[in-house]
Amino acid sequence: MTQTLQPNEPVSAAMEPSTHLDDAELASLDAWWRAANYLTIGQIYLQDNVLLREPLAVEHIKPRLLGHWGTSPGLSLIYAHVSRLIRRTGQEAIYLAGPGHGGPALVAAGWLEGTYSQTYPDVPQDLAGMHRLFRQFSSPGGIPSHVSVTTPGSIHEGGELGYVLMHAFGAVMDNPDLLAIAVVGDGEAETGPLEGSWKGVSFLNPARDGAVLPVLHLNDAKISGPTVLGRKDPALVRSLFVGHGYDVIEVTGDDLPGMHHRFAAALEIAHTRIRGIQDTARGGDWDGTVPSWPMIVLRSPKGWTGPAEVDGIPVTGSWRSHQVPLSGVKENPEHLALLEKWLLSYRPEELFDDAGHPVERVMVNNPAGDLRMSSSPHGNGGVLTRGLDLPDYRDYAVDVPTPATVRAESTRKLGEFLRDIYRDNPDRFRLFCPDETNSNRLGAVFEVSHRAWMERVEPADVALGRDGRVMEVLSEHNCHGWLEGYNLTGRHGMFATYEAFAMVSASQTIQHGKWLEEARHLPWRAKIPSLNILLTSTAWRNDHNGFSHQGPGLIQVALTQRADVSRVYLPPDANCLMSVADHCLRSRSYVNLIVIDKQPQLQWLTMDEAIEHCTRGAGVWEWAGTDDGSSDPDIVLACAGDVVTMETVAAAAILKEHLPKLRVRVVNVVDLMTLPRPKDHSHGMSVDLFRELFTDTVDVVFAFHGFPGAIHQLVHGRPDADRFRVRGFIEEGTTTTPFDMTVKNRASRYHLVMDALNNSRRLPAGAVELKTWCQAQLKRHEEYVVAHLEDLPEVRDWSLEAP
Ligand SMILES: Cc1ncc(C[n+]2csc(CCOP(=O)(O)OP(=O)(O)O)c2C)c(N)n1
Repeated sequence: MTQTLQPNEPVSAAMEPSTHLDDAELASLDAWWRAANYLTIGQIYLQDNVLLREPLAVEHIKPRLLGHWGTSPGLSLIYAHVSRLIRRTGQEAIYLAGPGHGGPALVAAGWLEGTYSQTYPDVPQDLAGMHRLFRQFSSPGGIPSHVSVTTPGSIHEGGELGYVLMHAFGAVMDNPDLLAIAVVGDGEAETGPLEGSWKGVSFLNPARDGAVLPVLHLNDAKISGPTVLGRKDPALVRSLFVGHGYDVIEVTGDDLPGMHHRFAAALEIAHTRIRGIQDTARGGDWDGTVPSWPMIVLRSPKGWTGPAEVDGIPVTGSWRSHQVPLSGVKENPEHLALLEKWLLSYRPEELFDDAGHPVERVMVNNPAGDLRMSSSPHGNGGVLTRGLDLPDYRDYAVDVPTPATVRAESTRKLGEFLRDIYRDNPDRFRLFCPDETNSNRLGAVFEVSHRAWMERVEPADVALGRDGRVMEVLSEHNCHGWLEGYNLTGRHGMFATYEAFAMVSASQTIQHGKWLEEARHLPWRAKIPSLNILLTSTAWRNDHNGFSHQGPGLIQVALTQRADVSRVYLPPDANCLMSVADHCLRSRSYVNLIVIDKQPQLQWLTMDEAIEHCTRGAGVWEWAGTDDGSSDPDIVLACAGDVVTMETVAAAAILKEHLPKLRVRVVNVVDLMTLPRPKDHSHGMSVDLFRELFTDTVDVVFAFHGFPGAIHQLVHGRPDADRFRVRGFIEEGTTTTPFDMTVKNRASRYHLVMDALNNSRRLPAGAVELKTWCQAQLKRHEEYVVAHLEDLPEVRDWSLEAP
C-alpha cells in the first residue's frame, strides 16, 4: 500500500486495509481508544460509580458539567495510532493538541500510559485513582479543563487557539530525532496566526531539524457552527495545502474498523515519507529542493461515538457535541439513561479489571518508558536544558571615558554578543526576528549564520540558506511561537522586534507567561530557559515611521503578569544592555522584556559602572546632578528608558548651569521591577534603598519610556506616592524629528526643567527666568523644525563636556 500511494493521493475508503494492522493490534488499538473515550466522558460527568458497577444514579453525576467532548474522540484516535507507530518504529514523538479544550482526552492518555500516576501518585492507575481522576477534572482544587501545564507531556495548552503549528515547529528545530504531532482544529485553522503558521516548512531543514506532522482535524464544526474548511470542496482544501507545500494524505469516514485501518495506513505512509525526506537530506543526497512534507487531513464526525441524537436533535457530527452533549443529566431521567447507555457502549468491563486497572489488551498499545508521549522529556524541556556557553559580555564593552561624550548603536554590540553565542552554541540558541535583524543592528549574527531558508535562493540574495539558523519570518506570531516551542523543549533564544509590533503577539506573551506562572507550582516541571523579548526600534525613535510605529504597550502587558514571572529592563546604554542581556540569557522561566533603541545614542557608564548599576537595578547618577548626598535634594529627576534618560540628564545640566544652587538628584532605573515594594515583586527595592534614591518626601519628576500610568502603578504604596510626577509616552506622535517626539509628549528636557521648578520645595533666584527661557526654547524648537526640517543644533548635537 505504501508503494502504491502517490503524493497527495487520498487514503480513500475504497483502498485495501493496511496489511500491517493485524487482528490483535486492531483489538488493542480499539480497546485503548474506547478506554480513552470512556475516561474522557467519566471526567466530564462522573463523581462516583466510576466503572458503572451499579446502575447510574443522580448522585453519581457531578453538580457542574464542564469540559469538551466533541474534539476528544478524534484526539484520542490520533493518539492511539501514534502510540502504535512509536512502538513499531521507536520514533520519539510529542503530541500537541491544537484544540486544547480536549484536555480530558490527553489526561486520559497520560493515565492509560501510567505517566499520570507516576507524576501524581495520588492518582494511581486503579479504581481509587480513576475516582480521583474524574473528580479532579475541571473542579475547584483539581485540574483545568485544557491540555494545561498540569498535563504530563504537554507543551501546548491550546486554550487560545492558533499557535499549535508554531509550537510544534519551534520544538523540532535543532531536534533532529523528534517528531511533533500537531493536531490542528478546523475552527482553529480559521485564525490568522494558524493560517500563517503553515509556512513553518519553509524554515525547517530535514538534515538538522526534526519533523512536524500536522493532522488537520476536520470535524466540520466549531462551538456553534460549521467551519470554513469543513464546507469546502475537498479538492480545494487539498489544493490549499499543496500550495502551502504539503503532501496531503486524507482519511475520511466513521466506519469501524475501516477508519482504524485507513488511519494506520495514513500514519505509516506519512512516517515513511518523513523518514525518506530525512534520510535523503542526512545522507548527503539532497538536491536542496524544499521537501513536500506530509500532512494528514482527518475527516471524522465531531463527538464521534457519542449520542447520535438528544431530544430528537442530531448531536454527533455537529457543533452540538462541542462541549457537554447531554446537559441537565441530574434533572432529566432520559438524559441520565442516555448517558449510562453511552458509557456502557464502550464496554468498560472489557477495558478495566476488577481493581480498575487498564487490562493488558489496553496496556499493550502503550509505548515503553520515555517513548510514551506523556512521558517524553521534550514535553518537560527543562530536564533537557543545558545552559548556554556564554562569552564574557564584558568583552563587548563600549569605551566610555566620561559620561555622555560618546555615541554608539547599543544594539550593534548586542549583535556581536549574539553572533558569538551562535558560534559557541550551534545546537541550542536561535534569534527570532520578523525581518528586522539588520534593521535592529543585530546583523553581526550573519557573520556566523545565514537566515534559515528552504525556498529558492537567488544570486542577489544575502545571508540566506538551508544551513542558516537565524529565524526571520515576517510574522511576530511565528517568531514568538517558534521561540516558545524552542524554549519549552529546553533551548535558548531571543525574539527581537519593533516595540510597537510586539503588540501583534502580545497575547502570546500573556499566554506563555500564564504557562510559566502555573508551572512554578509543579515541582516536576523543570524550569526552562526564559522567554527573552528585545523591544527595539522604540516609540521615541520611530520618528521616521510615524505614529503607527510608536507604542510602548508591551510594558503594560508585562505589568499585568504575576511578579514571579515578569521582568522589564530599560538599559540606558550599551554597557548596561550587555549586562542585562547576559543576565536574561542565564535566567530560567521568566518573561524578560529588554527595551532599548537601535539608533546611535549617548553612552553613560563604563562597563564596571554598568555592572554595578544593573546589579542594583537603579541608582543615583551623582555626576549628572548637583546633590552631594549630605541631605535631601530639592528635587529628584528620575528616568527609565534610553531617550528619556538623555532628556533627564540634559534637563539636569540646564538646571546646573542656570540654577547651580538648586540641589538636583538624578536617579536612573534599569530594572523597572525595583520600583514596587518587595512584598509586591521580588525585585522590589528595600524601604531603605528606596529612601536613599527617592527620599520619603521630596518631589520626583519621573521621565519614563512607556505610558506614565505604569510608574504610578509601580510606586503605589511607597511613601507619599503622590509626589511622583510622571512624564512618558502619551499617544502623541507622528513622522517628525527625534526631539520633537519628546516635545509632543511633553517629556523634553525643557518640560522636565519646568516640572522640576514647579515641584521643587525651594526655588533659588532665577527660577522664573529659567521657566520663561524654557518656554522660549520650546517655541524656538517649534519654529526651527518646521523651517529647517531637523532639530535645533544645540539639541541635536547635545552632549556633556568632557571634564
Ligand atoms: C483564539 C480563540 N478564539 C476563540 C476561542 C473559543 N473557542 C474555544 S473552542 C472553539 C471552537 C474550536 O473549533 P475547532 O478548532 O474546530 O476544534 P474542535 O472542533 O475540534 O473542537 C472556540 C471558538 C478560543 N479558544 N481561542
